Amino acid sequence: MRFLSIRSLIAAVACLAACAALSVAPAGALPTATGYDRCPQGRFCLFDGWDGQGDMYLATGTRYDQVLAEAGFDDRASSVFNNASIVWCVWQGPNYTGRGAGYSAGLRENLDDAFNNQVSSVNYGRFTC
Ligand SMILES: [Ca+2]
Repeated sequence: MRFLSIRSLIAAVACLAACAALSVAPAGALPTATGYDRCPQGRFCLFDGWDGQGDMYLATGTRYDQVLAEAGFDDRASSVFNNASIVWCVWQGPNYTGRGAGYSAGLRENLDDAFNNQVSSVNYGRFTC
């Protein structure tokens, strides 16, 4: 049977302590939001990728929602998260035209084939999708 030398044992213990210290986040550090969790409370978000991945478009309730091409997000959305308390609608065409679909409060999901990479405008509340 072979025994470790004192020097080897000290080096191994020092490595374990250093490795443990590196794996613990500093006190007060907040975890970085990822995926759907990037969508702020009270907002409707579109994501370029599945499951809230990729670039995110934060709906603003302004003309950029009416023509997503102006925001550089036309025909890109593949998943959505309605983190608001009202219904939001996605539309295949700009200016709320073409086929629409509604997303109730709290809903987060991948878009189906009819809307995946085909959303050109979004709106909320009083509109019928
Ligand atoms: Ca996409």
